[in-house]
Amino acid sequence: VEHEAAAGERRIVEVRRAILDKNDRLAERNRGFFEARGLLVLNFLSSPGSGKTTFIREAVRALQPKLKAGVIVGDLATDNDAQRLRESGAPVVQITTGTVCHLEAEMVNRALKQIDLNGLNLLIIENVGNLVCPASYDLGEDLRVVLLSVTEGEDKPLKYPPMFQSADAVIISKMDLADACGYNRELALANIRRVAPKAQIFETSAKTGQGMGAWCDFVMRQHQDGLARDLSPR
Ligand SMILES: Nc1nc2c(ncn2[C@@H]2O[C@H](COP(=O)(O)OP(=O)(O)O)[C@@H](O)[C@H]2O)c(=O)[nH]1
Ligand SMILES: [Mg+2]
Repeated sequence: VEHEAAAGERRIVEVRRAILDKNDRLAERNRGFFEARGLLVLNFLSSPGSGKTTFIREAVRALQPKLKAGVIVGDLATDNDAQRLRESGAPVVQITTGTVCHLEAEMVNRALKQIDLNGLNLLIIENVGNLVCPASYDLGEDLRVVLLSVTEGEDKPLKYPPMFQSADAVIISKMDLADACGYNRELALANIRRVAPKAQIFETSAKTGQGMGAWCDFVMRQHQDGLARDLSPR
């Protein structure tokens, strides 16, 4: 019986590995497609309610004169976020995943066919709100952006290390609420740096606009660097 249990477990691990391998291959295809089009692609991840939709809407507005963005957003149900994101003027496609707790490269590939990419230089993907599953799924993005709001608790990077380890940038959101919820800035920054030493950190508020300028500069620099890389001979 013990033997069978071990075999069953090994089988589960194998199936899981095969699913992730397939996703990685499709993600690489997406990446080649994005590169050929000169699109900078950002994958936004966080727990539900950290402020992804609000931040993306404001960032798209702020970037508008320099970079034209499209947005793909994933949720289990409803197109509420797509409607809110359209207020920015950007083309938006909603993916509803049903029971799936993360976006997969294939879902993004399908959504791409519903968006007019002509004239766009930035694609923002708002992943399903979840600090666990989406960390395992590459979508073909250039950068992973993880949000942590000041209302969530400073220890979240330590509790969910894979998500934060994979981050290229960490956005601390809702800074306007920092005092009201007794946010410990030093502790939060130390915890992020411990898990994600290389991630760039941005302290922001979508409500007051704090940090939005620095964020936009970062995105524009990344876009420039990406173009320079793609044009340079290999
Ligand atoms: N005070 C404040 N509230 C915010 C800010 N950003 C988002 N919110 C609020 O936080 C809630 C969740 O935001 P939402 O953008 O839907 O988060 P998402 O689930 O991560 O996409 C909403 O009630 C927003 O109005 C912010 O910068 N400051
Ligand atoms: Mg949202």
